[in-house]
Amino acid sequence: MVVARFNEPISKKLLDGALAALADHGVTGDLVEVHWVPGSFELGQAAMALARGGRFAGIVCVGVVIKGATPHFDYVCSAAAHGIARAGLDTGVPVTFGVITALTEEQAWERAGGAVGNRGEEAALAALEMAAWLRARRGAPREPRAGRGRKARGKR
Ligand code: INI
Repeated sequence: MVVARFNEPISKKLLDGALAALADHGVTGDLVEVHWVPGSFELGQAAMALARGGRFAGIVCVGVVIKGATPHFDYVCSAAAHGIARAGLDTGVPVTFGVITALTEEQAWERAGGAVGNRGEEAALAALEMAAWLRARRGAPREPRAGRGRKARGKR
């Protein structure tokens, strides 16, 4: 777990939702680490460092960005989304996006265990699903490619 401290009371709800979802799937105790960073802008960098360390099957990033009076919101949201995506794509470790991008604080609470679900829980479930999917792909035998097998070569 990588958790942005900005808007901490709401981030904490995302963390709680994510930890509960992981626990439902038997991922508890030493299997989980929680790393706090200052804000959502820093999520990608922390996720990248953890993913490169090679100790995790998946990384769940959670944070809360609430629109203010200036374009700051757009830069923080963009950096968080791009940084988190890049950490996953560059390392091959599933890194999921549990960041609320809300126009109001009310919208944020609704998405942190309120009427509109819990983005932390959803991101944790996505990480579990992607970790299982990638593990299955890595373990799966190679699919033969048409015309490239020994039989095909012998017929030339
Ligand atoms: N970080 C957030 O996670 N949410 C916000 O709403 C937010 N706002 O509004 O400014 C925010 N800013 C901090 C930012 O993520 C960085 O920590 C900061 O800019 C230092 O790099």
